[in-house]
Amino acid sequence: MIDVKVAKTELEKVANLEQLESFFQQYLGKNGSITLAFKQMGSLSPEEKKSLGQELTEAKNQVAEAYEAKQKELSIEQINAQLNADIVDSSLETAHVDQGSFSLLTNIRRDAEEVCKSMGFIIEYGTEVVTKFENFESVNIPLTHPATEMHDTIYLQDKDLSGENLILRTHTSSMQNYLIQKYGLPLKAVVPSRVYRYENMDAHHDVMFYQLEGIVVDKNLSVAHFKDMMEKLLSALLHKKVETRMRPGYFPFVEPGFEIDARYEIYNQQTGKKELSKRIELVGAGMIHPNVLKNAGIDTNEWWSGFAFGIGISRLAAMRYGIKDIRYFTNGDLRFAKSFA
Ligand code: FA5
Repeated sequence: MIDVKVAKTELEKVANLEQLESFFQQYLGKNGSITLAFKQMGSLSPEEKKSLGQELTEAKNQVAEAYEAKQKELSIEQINAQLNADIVDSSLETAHVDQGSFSLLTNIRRDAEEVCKSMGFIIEYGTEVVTKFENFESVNIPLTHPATEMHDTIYLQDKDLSGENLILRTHTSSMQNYLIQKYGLPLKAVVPSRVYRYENMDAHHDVMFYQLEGIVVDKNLSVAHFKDMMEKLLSALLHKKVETRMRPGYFPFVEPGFEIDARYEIYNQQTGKKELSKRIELVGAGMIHPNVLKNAGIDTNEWWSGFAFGIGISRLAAMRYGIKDIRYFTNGDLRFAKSFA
């Protein structure tokens, strides 16, 4: 006869699902003692079968019930053990990962693009490697001009189709011809891009810097339109009211030409008073020379007029953030980069 008490005591000692399986085979499996006991009943008389059958069924039910309860208990234990092993401590510090960010110059350039877009300018970037024609002749600079010399301009070994060495553009004015040809007239476009010069570096001069070229051509545009737009644009770019001073300047692609200096109100920490900042040369500009329009295939007998300007974005950024030396933008000093990240 099956001793349910003994079976239950054995079940209590079962510590894991493997041992439970052995227990099952021992009692309830195909060759388990309960199953075998049922099989052996075949030789008994009907009365014996009846009373033993009832006892056996009762014993089987009790063992099976205890087995199922144990199985449930062990399964829960196993799930909990698994959950504990998989626990992720989200309060643990992770390995430090440096996060990248845009440089101050990129942010200023993007900001300038937003301002220009809101004023209705088309935005183009062009390429940094250009032909001598694009950089000089297309904007009325003869190839005998000193600016074409190697001590001003960075030449590449690669040549263009006419056999001339390619160069790194020295100004974004190299895009004027392309823009007029691409969009035709009237035109209102800017080029916020990098330029390169073989330059004696100092706090205001770098070999690579950003310019924001602007070109506006329409009928009957005057210097008054230009001055008004310049003050609005510079004030928007510097986020403060800017006062400009226009001086005569010479650029072969404009007539008349101007240099524009800018200043604005600052707070002097030593005196505790407001005063005007030093003037800083920010822009080269002027009314577009007819030869530039001619070089781009425009009929200059028609009454087109326009102005162009080249703003030094690096200097502008320095002015906006009170940075004393524009070489910080490019010298790779992470302390500087991170302080504006
Ligand atoms: C030009 O480059 C002319 N292409 C600008 C122009 C455009 C004139 C359209 C007329 C019509 P300039 O060399 O002055 O001009 O440079 C323009 C501005 O770029 C300067 O006012 C200054 O703000 C900035 N700049 C010039 N050289 C450097 C330099 N080495 N480093 C940083 N900024 C510079």
